[in-house]
Amino acid sequence: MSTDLFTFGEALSVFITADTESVLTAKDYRRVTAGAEVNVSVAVSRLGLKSQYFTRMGTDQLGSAMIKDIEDEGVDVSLIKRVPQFSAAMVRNPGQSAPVEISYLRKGSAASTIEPADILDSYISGARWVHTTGITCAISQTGAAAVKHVLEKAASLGIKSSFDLNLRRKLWSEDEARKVLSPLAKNVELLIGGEDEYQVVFGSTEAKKVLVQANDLGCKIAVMTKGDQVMRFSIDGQYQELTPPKVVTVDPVGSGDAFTGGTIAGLLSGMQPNQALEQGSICGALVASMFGDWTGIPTGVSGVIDKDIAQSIRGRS
Ligand code: KDG
Repeated sequence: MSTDLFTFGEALSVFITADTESVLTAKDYRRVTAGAEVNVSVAVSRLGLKSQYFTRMGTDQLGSAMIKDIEDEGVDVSLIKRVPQFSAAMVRNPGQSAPVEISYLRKGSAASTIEPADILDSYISGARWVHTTGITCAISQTGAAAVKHVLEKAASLGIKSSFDLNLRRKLWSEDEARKVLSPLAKNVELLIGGEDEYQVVFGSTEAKKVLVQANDLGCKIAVMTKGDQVMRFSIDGQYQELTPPKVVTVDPVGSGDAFTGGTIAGLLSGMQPNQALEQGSICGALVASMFGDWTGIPTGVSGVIDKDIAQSIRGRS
């Protein structure tokens, strides 16, 4: 089956405190599904493109609930493998009146058993774009090997790919991350990372220097994000900046993934890179302005955000 986007990684059941701002005191929780790659797959689907997501999910009920959430978003979940290990979770407070604190329940999870052989060549060759992140590299060595395999296979098949450095310090040390992520940050159409992530992987936050360095390593569009502040990027050696739309930030978690999904969808729709990055920044701002990883993701047709939604956010800036 052919798809616009193929991506894989770990989906998490996110338990968010509902009665207090702290996991230490909360008794009530609400659950949503999230995870960097699944967030991107949902963004691409909402924007009107075909999106396919692979993971290893537990045979437990949480696994079934998450698959239903993802499928309800129009994402193709038919490749997902069910395995005996548990489905991963994350516990957090909403972060409305106190800083967001997260804890993971994921070591030894179903998705941490993902391995290169899971991703058949046909999954890659059947897609127009393949997206991966550093989180899958952090959850296990087999996960890291799967990311390496997929990026190399996509490059050899001429399929466009993206890699989000997505450093998670709760999962591994900066040294471990640098060793694994540095060799992967090359030969992709789109490389994304925050300032601190470029510092770890490229050894500097000097945007002009590291972004052009990434271009030289074969990353055609290299982007350095900084939350709602000016985004720096370089396309084939040409350094540029973009100011994201201004919104009142309610919950920034997931906005980076919406940015990535919006950018990928824009590029797949045929937009010029600058235009696609602008669309991505609108998607990211919308998600940051609402609570939850998926709530604010806009809808669109054929990869292009609905005009009235884009207008409304441009009007707010
Ligand atoms: O980018 C948002 C993600 O951080 C969130 O959904 C959870 O994937 C996640 C992670 O591993 O932290």
